[in-house]
Amino acid sequence: MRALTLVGITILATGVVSAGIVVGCENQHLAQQQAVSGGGGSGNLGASASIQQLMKERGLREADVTAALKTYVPTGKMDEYYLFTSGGQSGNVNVIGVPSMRILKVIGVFSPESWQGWGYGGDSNKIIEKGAQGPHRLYWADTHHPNLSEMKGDYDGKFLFINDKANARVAVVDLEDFSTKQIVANPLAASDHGGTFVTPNTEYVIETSQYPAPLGREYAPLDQYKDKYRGVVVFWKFDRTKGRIDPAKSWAIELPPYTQDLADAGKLDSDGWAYINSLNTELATGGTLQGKPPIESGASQNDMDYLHVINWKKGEELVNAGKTKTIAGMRVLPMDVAGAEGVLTLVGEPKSPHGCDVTPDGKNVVVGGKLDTHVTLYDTAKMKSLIEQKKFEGKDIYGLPVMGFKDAVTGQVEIGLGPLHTVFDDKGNAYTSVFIESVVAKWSTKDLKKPVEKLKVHYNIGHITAAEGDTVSPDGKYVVAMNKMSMDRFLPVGPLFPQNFQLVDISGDKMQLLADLPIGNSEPHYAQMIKADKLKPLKVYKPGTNPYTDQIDPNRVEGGKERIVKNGNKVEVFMTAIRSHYVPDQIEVDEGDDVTLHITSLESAEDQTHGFTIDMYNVHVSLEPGKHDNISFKADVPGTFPFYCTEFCSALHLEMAGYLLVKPKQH
Ligand code: RUQ
Ligand code: CUA
Repeated sequence: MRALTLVGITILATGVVSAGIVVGCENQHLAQQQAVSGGGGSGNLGASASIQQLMKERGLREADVTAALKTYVPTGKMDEYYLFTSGGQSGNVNVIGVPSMRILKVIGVFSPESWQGWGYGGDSNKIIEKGAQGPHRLYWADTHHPNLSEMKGDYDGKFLFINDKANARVAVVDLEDFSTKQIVANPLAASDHGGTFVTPNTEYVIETSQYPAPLGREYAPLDQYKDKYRGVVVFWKFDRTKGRIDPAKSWAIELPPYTQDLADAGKLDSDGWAYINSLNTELATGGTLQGKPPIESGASQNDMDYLHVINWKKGEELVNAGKTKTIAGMRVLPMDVAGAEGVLTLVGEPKSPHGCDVTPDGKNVVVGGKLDTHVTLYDTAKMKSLIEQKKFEGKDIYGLPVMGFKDAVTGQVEIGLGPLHTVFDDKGNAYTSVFIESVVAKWSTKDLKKPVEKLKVHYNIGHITAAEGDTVSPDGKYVVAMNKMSMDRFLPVGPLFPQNFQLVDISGDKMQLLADLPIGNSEPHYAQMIKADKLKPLKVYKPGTNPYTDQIDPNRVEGGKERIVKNGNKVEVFMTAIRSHYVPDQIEVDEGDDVTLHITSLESAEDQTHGFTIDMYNVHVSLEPGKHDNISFKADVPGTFPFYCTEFCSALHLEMAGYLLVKPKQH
């Protein structure tokens, strides 16, 4: 009831404070509330008194009331932005409305998601299984960086990509139906982090390895780290018409084993380039139990780590010219070729860099430093000309050219303790997340002076994301601070605390903290925020659509054509679902039969979803209007198994059921 009370306040407040506070009394609902609370002509006074009283009772300050007014979205109204956040260790993607911070959906991606029947016996299983690494089917992921598809450097609202750091994989989600369409397993790397980042027309989805390992998942002892271990960046070719990554047209560049971290693609002036930071040029591999010093620790001639500057357009040419070797089925441009041809060039980064963000105009790359107080801005044009003129300061231990730090940078900004990631607005300002200090630091990309403002966030901010923030034209309305810790913010729920998203209004001169959203399913890492009107999601499927193939399913079932076909020990059931029954609703098979259920929803009305599950068989699918799915299982347990609809679809939902009878074998 508390939330309702709060809602009450904001409604009442809007009614009265229309003179003083931002949101106008623009909708009927509010007007009615005002009338109710105030009662006619002198209503303002009455309402005002009750707001004051409510504020007093609940201990709210004026700033709280304005924050509530800026975030409250009345019933029947919709949010202005979608926030797509990584679901972290849940392996999925969370979809949140901004500014209300209401959770709209959790999209099943790498991990089974039972509401959507994602990974519970239907054709979605085939997508998850294609994401296997080696012999292992994977049912979990550590998702980090979602990226929206772009055209001309602007989000186009069509697709979302996301990486799995733990198992080096990339997934494609179609924003027409908010459904995962593909998971590709990186055949070269053993983990990834610098992904997913798209090039400005989504020509490629970039995925960079994190922990170096022999490419192609070979064995090599750690004392061969320098020679055998490698990093790698994969350029996954995206086929926009098919809505799928084309692994056969994808390729990679071999990188030194420097623990590559985050990445970003150039844009506008720097289109055709990509940038990757790194954090272990000492090639340390530990050995803690043996008390050993890190291997190669003394051999590093440079006290800096390296930003990797990559000319991917040139790389593409060399790959097409056949300058590659093939490892684990993928074309890989060798490191020495990439270095000699100007495809891969290094430049120093202050110790322990993190974050790698290209400014909206494409002119700079901003790199933070976990243990440094600065962000460093690298000038993309200067670096391009240094590479063209081959003006280098030296070489790294692998013979890769290294540009002079002073020659390559625009400058540095003194930010504070532990600057990580940086996002941008429409006025030339940058917003850097500062982990140790727990603040968002606002500074100007025009003068590179100290931050003009620091906003406290709670606590230990990791990523930060901005409205349309990674495009060539950010909106400058909101940022979301993605905080790792939330001590004292929420009702306690045991030793595993939720993470804390904090919505911040950046449209005015001063930043204003508006709302907290506890994230109770993971550590989400990154998110992207897109204007809601750019998306045109489907409301119902074309009759018989299998969303996992995007085709009308060849086994689609039309009304009146339902049947059961038995062929030896194979049983195929062609079934339909419509309010509130299945045809057929009695299925009898023999123990040991291979059963396939082809189920089509005959519904065509919006939001008329059914589900389907069978007792004990670990089967569940969601049947949105028009959808078709195919479920296969072995009837290996004899007995009587009710099946039923799992979505409260109608008054007779409980009656939407049937029986699977599995007749025991005669012994
Ligand atoms: S990074 S730990 Cu996105 Cu700051 Cu993964
Ligand atoms: Cu169909 Cu419940």
